[in-house]
Amino acid sequence: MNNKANKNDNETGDAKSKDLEMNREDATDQFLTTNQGLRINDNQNSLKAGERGATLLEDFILREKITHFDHERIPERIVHARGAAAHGVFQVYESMAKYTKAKFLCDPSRETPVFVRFSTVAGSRGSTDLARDVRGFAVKFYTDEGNFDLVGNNIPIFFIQDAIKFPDLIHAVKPEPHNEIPQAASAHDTFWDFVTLMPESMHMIMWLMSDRAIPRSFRMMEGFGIHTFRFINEEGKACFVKFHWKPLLGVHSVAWDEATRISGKDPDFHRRDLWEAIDDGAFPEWEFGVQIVAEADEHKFEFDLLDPTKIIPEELVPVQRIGKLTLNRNPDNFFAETEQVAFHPGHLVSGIDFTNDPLLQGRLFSYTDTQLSRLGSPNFHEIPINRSVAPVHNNQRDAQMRQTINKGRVSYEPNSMGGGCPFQAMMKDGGFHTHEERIDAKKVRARSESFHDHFSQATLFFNSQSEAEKNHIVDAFSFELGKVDIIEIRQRMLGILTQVDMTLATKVADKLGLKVPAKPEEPVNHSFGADTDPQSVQPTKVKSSIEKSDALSMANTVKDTIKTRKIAFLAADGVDGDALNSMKDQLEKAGAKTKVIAPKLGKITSSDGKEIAVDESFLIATSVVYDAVFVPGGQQSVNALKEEMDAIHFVNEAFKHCKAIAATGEGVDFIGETFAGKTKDDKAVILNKDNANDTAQSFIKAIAEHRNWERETARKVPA
Ligand code: HDD
Repeated sequence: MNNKANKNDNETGDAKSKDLEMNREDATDQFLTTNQGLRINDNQNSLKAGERGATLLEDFILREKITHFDHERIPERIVHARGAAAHGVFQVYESMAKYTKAKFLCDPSRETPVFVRFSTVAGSRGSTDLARDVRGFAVKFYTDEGNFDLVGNNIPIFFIQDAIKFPDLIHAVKPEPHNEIPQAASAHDTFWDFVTLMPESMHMIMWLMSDRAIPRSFRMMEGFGIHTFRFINEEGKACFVKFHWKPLLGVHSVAWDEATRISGKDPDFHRRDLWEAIDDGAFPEWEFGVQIVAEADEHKFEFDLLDPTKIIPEELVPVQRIGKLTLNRNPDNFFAETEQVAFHPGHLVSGIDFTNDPLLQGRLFSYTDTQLSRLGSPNFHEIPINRSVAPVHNNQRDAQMRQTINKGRVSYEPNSMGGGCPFQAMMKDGGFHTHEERIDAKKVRARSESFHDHFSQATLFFNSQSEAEKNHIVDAFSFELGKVDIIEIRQRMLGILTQVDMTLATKVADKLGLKVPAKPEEPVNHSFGADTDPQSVQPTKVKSSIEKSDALSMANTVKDTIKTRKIAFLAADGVDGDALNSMKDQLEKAGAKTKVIAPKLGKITSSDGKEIAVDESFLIATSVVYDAVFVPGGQQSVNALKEEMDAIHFVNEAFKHCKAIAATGEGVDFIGETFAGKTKDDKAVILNKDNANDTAQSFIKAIAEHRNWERETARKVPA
């Protein structure tokens, strides 16, 4: 019998580590061998007929090595190909037994190992991290009762309502088929052609055009399970649940111009950021949130809980924070872990169940199917990163790359020859029991009328944004549609935008040099079969019970920490060493990371003759990968910086991207000359000629605010 469920948390975590340990190579003090274990004597030369002769077919060592190399690549994921991942743990704060019998959510003393992979959706494996895109947020919980995968995104809704449209959506957003352009970008004709004909995508499009689609860091993104799921408790009572991840560092994004530059300067920006934070011991953390709705309240909302293009506003059902996820270990091997991990929304544990959300239902087919072509065998669950820590016993057998050596003659059930083993688990022993939902309906290809409202939550999202966020949305639409060649598609999008917000439509139209349709063009609903007249089923707009939701704006996020923020110190020989070190100490005490950037690598000498190590030269460094800039005094240092075009560009660019800038002593003159008074009254430019003690505190406050977007709206950016 499986008595693993009685084991305590540490044993579970250990089990996963041991599991991975068994497969982890350690070549320390070992000989080089072939795959058959034969020790290799010469790994430099192939076997030849004479020193200058042809290579011999006999060279099995050469052939084995080259053959393996030739087959090193596996197909990349059809979506979410580009990603980065980390190991960690999850722990619930208090038992959720009232709602669910899932043991990992009922025992606050239990630490559940997890593996989390973040990704972009559209780009290939080698594409930039900073594409405007949705981010995947997939969590594999290795629970005592089997693996539970929460395969979500950083946006709480999806483009389409029915999985049958997924291949169309992805074909439209991927590079166009005739010339494979553009990579990792939605700014092209086919994407906008499709979405303007699918008005159900409009809520998601609003999020995609917002700064949520260009996160500052994976560590500063929310995550969402999107679909409505079910919790089932020990008594078999069900309720609806939506899952959330809330980052403790807050939700922050970069500016679009910054994103495009980071893509050139450091396309691995997010991957590196995650890796370095974990490496430095600054473990990323998220709280796990749930929105719970009683079964009896299923129909009390103005939207359908089964519609994946809708959120439940937090004002209607608050998010209860019930546990914490901490990422604390980088993978040892990208391929073995991050590339081979196989998530699946159908990897469930008892106590959690699906709803009839038609997008979720279709996903339940797709994920196993895709692993067959990607990982090549139905035995993908035996790859160490995918293995359950709960014992696996069934009568499945054989197939390519089988690892398990099943013993005995019996691989069927029922059997008497194997003593009836393995046998079915009763519910009290954790046997999975599907929630018994009553169904009394016609078999139809149709979409419920309750799915027809495509605009009210798009409007709610827009109304909930700050001024700066609204401006960014206008800019994003103008950029994306500006890259669309076919004018009719731009025009069609403007027609749809009028249904969301007239001011938004007008501003975008103005930037595109087009007119907003005088009478809002009726968007045609294409969500029906050939026999339905699309005009007869126009999308509707239901009156939303709330006008604005604070939770939807990043302006209301956590702004009281500078932990893990990267601050650039610009300096040269003759720098005021005391000012530099004092600022460094105070920022690092608050959790930030500082780097000294100078005209060349090596060391600089401070005005009092002390050596200071240089982290990056101006040739290597770029402002876009930093969160803030500090220019300490020291006349000689400042004179040198004034001669350095890259130093001037550095602060200019940081200013343009609304970052906090501080200067003390003669450093103030550098800022003064560079910006010619434009920094006056700017709350995120802290200038202090006298090195006053509170400079660092004001600087820390400005960095914690993330960006001074007001600078942008005042349109006084000099760069
Ligand atoms: Fe999906 C991968 C998230 C709809 C089919 N999806 C994939 C990943 C994430 C999501 C995060 C990457 C997992 C990883 O890191 O390995 N997908 C979503 C979300 C959706 C969604 C949040 C809507 C709410 N997906 C969706 C639909 C289908 C798929 C409707 C197909 C009908 N998704 C796949 C896939 C992928 C995948 C083709 C590619 C690689 C993989 O599964 O393992 O099966």
